[in-house]
Amino acid sequence: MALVDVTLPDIGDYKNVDVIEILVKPGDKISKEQALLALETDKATMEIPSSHAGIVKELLIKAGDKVSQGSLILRLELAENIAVDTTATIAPVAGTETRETIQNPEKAVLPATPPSLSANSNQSVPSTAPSDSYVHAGPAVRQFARELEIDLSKITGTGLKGRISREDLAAFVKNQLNHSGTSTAFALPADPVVDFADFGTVRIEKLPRIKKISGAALSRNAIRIPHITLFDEADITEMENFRNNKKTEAEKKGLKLTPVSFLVKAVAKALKNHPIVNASLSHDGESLIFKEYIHVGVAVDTPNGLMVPVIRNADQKGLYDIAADLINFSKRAREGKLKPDEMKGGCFTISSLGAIGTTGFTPIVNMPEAGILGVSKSELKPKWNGSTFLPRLMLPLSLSLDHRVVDGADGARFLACLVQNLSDLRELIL
Ligand code: CAO
Repeated sequence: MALVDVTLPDIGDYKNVDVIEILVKPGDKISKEQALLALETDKATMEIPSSHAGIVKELLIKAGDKVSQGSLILRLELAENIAVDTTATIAPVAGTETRETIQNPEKAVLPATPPSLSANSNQSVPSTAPSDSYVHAGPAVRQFARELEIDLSKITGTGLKGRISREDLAAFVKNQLNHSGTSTAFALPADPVVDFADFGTVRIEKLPRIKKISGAALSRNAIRIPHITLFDEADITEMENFRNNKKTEAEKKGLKLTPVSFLVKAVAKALKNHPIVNASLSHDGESLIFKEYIHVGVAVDTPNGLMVPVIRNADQKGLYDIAADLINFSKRAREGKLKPDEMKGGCFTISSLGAIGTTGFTPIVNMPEAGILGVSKSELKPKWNGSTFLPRLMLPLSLSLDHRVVDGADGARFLACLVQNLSDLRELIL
């Protein structure tokens, strides 16, 4: 079978780009277009897809290396059907007209497919995003086009060799707006360009990778999702008494039973009773997808930014199992050791700032989920029981919803159920 050395294709104007992740390992059977590695420039993150199917024999680079066009990536044993085709052509490099032919496949060198860009393969790039792999455009333009879900092949580039510039993309968008009957009277103006050094001394730090990725997803979610946020308080006096009674028992198991474990359990129960909040809008906006599983994401604050590991089948887990998952996930999130799969598949997210403070906040829904719960700091408050005021520990909750999926009344019913689950622990075991 033919062995080939796969090299880095044309990646635009970039040289000495950082390899941030190798996505395959020796022995892996890979398909055509499967991502081989991820690169990061100062403007974008890009994945380099394989131009051929085969088996990875040897990796010739590692994360942390710097690469340019032509750098060796890996040695590949071509899949059988390609190996026998000794005149297989190499995919054209974006922006060039050249086509090469493998005359001697035993010693061939192939460039991988030119990259298609993504800010976050889990969340930012829709599965039906238009394919723009073979148009001639730089990483930043490709990324911007994907965020706007614009098929770059529909744009005629005015740059060298038909390269599509940011201006070409902007002109295309403007043209579409002008012809779609959409008013441009309050179109978003360009971001302000400010030289902060004009006003005093400044210090500049690179934005961490996670913040770049989550920032793009948050911007999309904040703009594209019509949010509604509902507020309520849960009386967690009994829950806290129970939790404090169980502290020593939990410690003996090597666990810490924090309020968030109870919240995961109570949310899972409420999702089960209110499937609409566990649903997602289909990508084409034509259907609702009701999930028969309940996976709950928990936002974890890490030195590099926010990460959301997912507790699977939370409705089927006991409090100690959930506490164990929480400890494991938050520790590994802070060490940067979470696996991408552990952050996928969430149905609903909990974001707790309760250990830090705040009386309330409006969390942003994590697309394609339909809801997110914001948890603030519990406070002892006087509550009237009909004859007297009693000191009760009250937990402020804010529930943001995608209003396309969940109506306000359904959201209020879900929140009332959640409050009930937290206020009366017996609800959790029913
Ligand atoms: N009110 C009062 N105290 C609370 C509380 C609340 N709502 N929630 C937690 N606490 C207390 C805990 O009981 C614990 O105290 P004890 O040790 O006395 O029991 C203490 O705060 C610390 O808890 P913790 O943070 O270790 O654990 P947790 O399970 O409450 O939270 C996690 C885990 C991962 C959710 C949290 O560490 C975290 O990262 N939160 C930040 C989430 C975030 O940034 N969201 C984004 C908001 S928008 O950008």
